[in-house]
Amino acid sequence: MAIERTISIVKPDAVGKNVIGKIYDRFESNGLKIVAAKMKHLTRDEAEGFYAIHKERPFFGELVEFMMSGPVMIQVLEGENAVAKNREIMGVTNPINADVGTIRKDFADSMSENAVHGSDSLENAQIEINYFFQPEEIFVRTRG
Ligand code: RTP
Ligand code: MG
Repeated sequence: MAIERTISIVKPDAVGKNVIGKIYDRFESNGLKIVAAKMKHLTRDEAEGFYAIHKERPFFGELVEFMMSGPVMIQVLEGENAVAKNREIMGVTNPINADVGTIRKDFADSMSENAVHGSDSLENAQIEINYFFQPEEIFVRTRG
């Protein structure tokens, strides 16, 4: 399996619940390494641009307002099969349907306010990494 990088965002609901550390633990416990991280309060332009792929969807306005409702933690995760592994750790979009032990099952309240974002393909991961990080903000983990 290839070493990949993916974007993870701890969304405003989960930051508000003070569970950033508990969510980071899920990544680290599952072999994913944090190689970049920043807290940001997204502007409307940033939130709309990030979710531009959904702009025709009925929930777009609500999604943008939610993503602007408080600061988020954005991280680059690195590891074997990182894109799929992160999605697995997150659980499916609607927490009601998410598997036991996933982030969304344990920390999300609804389909709209669902605790985390994760890139859905390697191609989108690269686009999303470039959206939020400069190359020098992503680190080589020299000690493991
Ligand atoms: P994400 O992009 O945030 O990782 O989530 P996802 O792939 O599991 O779901 P996606 O279909 O890409 O939807 C993006 C986000 O939009 C919100 N949403 N609300 N109210 C609704 O019907 C609805 N559907 C989607 C969620 O915050 C979802 O994560
Ligand atoms: Mg998505």
